[in-house]
Amino acid sequence: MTKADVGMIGLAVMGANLARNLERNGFTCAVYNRSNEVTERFMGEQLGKRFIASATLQDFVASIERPRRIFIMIKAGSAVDDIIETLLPILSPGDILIDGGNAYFRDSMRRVERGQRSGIEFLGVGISGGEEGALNGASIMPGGSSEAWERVRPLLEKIAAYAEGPCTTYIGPDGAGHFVKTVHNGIEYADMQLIAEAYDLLRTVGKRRPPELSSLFRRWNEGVLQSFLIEITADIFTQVDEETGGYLVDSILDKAGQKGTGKWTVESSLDLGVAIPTISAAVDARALSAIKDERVEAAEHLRSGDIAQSIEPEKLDALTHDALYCAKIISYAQGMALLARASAEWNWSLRLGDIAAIWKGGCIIRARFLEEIRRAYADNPVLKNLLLAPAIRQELSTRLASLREVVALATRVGIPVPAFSASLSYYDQYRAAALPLNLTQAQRDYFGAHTYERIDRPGSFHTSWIAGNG
Ligand code: NBP
Repeated sequence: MTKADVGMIGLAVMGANLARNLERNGFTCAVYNRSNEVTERFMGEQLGKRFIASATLQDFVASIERPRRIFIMIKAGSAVDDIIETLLPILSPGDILIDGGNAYFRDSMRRVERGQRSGIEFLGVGISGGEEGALNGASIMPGGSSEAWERVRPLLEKIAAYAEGPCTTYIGPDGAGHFVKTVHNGIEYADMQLIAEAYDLLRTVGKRRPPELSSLFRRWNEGVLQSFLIEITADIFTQVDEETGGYLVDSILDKAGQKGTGKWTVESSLDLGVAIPTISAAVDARALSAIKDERVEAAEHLRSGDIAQSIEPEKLDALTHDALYCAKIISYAQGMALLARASAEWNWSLRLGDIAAIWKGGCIIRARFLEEIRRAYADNPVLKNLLLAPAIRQELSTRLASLREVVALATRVGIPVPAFSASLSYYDQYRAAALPLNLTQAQRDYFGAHTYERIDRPGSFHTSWIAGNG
């Protein structure tokens, strides 16, 4: 009997689409789902295709060519641990498990180790692109051993999106793939929040209506801001609400959900001591959006203290465009700095330029700007911060005044721009040769004898700040 080239466990939206993608690319795919009726439904829709279905994990494993390559595409969390434990006794040495779900990177670190103890390779693979990407080409971020990667590479390169090359590359050992996917999502949060803030300004101050916003975003999508998120935003503004006849965006409640990858990004930044204020602002913005009732009540009581300001809508369009691009660059600089720090912490040897390159297709943050990032790291792989790359510095220097004007304008009229402001503050702090935290150190030494360093000689110093203190 013909054996399958690859196996797929989990036939919900992601697993089913990845299986179809693998089959379309010439691979015979074994499929299994915990509830067998899902497998039967799937097989009913795939008549004549190269799928081998099994109702039990034993039959499923037996139907795959050795050494086996098995995707796990089930709900992230303890279900993945359970299935690994069930599989380990029935797998053979050298088999590879590929977890393509949204795993927490520390779980992937642990699972790689667990696999090694049983002679099984485990790859923690971040996959971005949602159901469309799973079917037609995703951005795929594999972490685990490089030997295991080489053996799944022909599969992953076929099912990945293509942007001057397959949108997949070996990311690094253990949890590196899922960590990079997490940071990708954090950057995605920031991109979305920056776009939302730009929309707020254009709508509230510029009085732009959805059709004008759609045309504007379409124009923006032909220049430096070209990206999937700008493209879909232009589409969103044209969607009519069948119930009211107005624009659908105006009927949607302003409460944004989150599934946790933004939170994981911020948590890891805190653990690693890396500032990612724009991404943090985006996560906070979703949290504040969620307390709608409280905000509505507060709106009754809290004055804005705003300062009237008028601006030509066309001028605001242009300023917002440049501010958005600057803030986006500065936000990506934070994400890349977090990756660099994680790489050093866990000896992952992350190749930041290659990571930017595989985000150019398939994933939610795909954008023209990623090519700038790829080039920046190709020119200087040990770049300390993306902001220091000569081409990026040049881009920022011509547009930074717009970011300042937009943040100043929004502040005067009382429109919240937490992500724009966070980007600008990060930039100003990063370029500051002197920060006022000498005073912070003095305070710490005053109340806690934490000591301080001096600017004029090495060593650690403590002062008795007032008689009897310290
Ligand atoms: P879901 O995350 O909705 O999970 C449903 C699948 O998990 C079903 O096949 C279900 O089997 C299976 N499952 C569960 Br629930 N508990 C199980 C257990 N204890 N043992 C075995 N199977 C179990 O599926 P999805 O939306 O296709 O996503 C799959 C993974 O990909 C997730 O980690 C998700 O976060 C990630 N992801 C999703 C997207 C997206 O756009 N949806 C994008 C990127 C990544 P059943 O049929 O028997 O209930």
